Amino acid sequence: MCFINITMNIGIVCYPTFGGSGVVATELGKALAQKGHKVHFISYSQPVRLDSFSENIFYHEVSVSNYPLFDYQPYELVLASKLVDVSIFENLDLLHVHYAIPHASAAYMAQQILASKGWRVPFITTLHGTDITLVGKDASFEPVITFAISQSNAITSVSESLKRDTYKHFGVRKPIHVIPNFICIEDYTKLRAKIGEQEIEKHKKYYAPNKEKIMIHISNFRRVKRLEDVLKVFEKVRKEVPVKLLLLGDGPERPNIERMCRELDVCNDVRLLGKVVNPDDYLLFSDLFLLPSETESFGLAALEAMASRVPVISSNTGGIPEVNLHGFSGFLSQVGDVEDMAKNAVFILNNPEILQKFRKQAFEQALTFDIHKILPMYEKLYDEVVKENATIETNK
Ligand code: GMT
Repeated sequence: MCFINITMNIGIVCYPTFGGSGVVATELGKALAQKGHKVHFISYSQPVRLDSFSENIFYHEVSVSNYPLFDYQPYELVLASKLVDVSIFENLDLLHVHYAIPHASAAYMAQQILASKGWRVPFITTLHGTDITLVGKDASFEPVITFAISQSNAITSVSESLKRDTYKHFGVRKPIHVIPNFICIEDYTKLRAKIGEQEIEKHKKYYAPNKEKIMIHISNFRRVKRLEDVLKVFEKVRKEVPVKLLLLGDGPERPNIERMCRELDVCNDVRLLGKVVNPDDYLLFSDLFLLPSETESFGLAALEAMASRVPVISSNTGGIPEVNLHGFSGFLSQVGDVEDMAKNAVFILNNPEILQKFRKQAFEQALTFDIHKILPMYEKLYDEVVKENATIETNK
């Protein structure tokens, strides 16, 4: 299903951290490399998911200065310089930047510098969420972000909802291509087969020694994730169903959550496991995923849960309804409606047959986001952008 017959030299700019945009960018790059493209990751640190290298994968580190004059180091400038350098030295066909801030404006600056040297390198910006819905629309960023997004040779967003938000909050006139996030289903089925059901049950027993059900939440513990709601739902569910809660990830809300666990007297049933490199290992033995976010452009963590056959109880905000289907892969509630979320969680957890049905359906829904369906969309766009760039070049 590949649209490109020739392989390309692609520069991917992303955050190297646990955030969804970095994960999507890295997995995309790895998949493109497997198809024969040369992929150059450009970031200030090696992306966490870039755990395996192959002959087609390269990593270029942006070194941030620590000159004492600067209270704030000018990352965008060193990134732009790096993009110029890598574009020329590696003869890049295109740059694909993930998360608009500050990657889109750095790519624009690099493009201008490259043009002054006679090089034309197009760039694609993928909008991921908070770069639009929270940070980007703030007046302190908006003019630069609107400009940089509009100057992109192509724009993609990870959901229809984020596309609508972008048109609503920014003066962007260009078409926005919706290319949803993806997972590699094969990785999930292989992992399950590799570990085996017996071993999975053994791992589950470690956290749920008395056959309790396991609810799980994975995030960067930012306020937008509404971790307090996770605990409130859990506290209600545990009154009806024997259940444990696993919290994976870390971030600014952690102290608040630790305090709340004590206040609610649930510390014995809640495990805060911190930043885990392989969250899929924990999803394998979990029964229900919680995602009560305030805003969420997509909800990659929910999709990863579904790929692991874990149904999802979530809010109905942003792009989540495009991923989690109400009454099929899980349930959706209004943001903050912890009563409804708890009621739905008990409905699924209380009956083994219903749980089994939702597990099956969650997996079925995850199949629609398999990488084999999504990757050709990116390849088609790359092809169009590079061809258009070549046409401009020849017409000059
Ligand atoms: O806020 C986050 O969860 C991290 C952020 C990021 O840095 O990548 O996530 C956004 O991008 C993800 C990947 O496209 C989406 O799955 C998340 O829904 C989105 N987060 C929000 O919109 C809050």
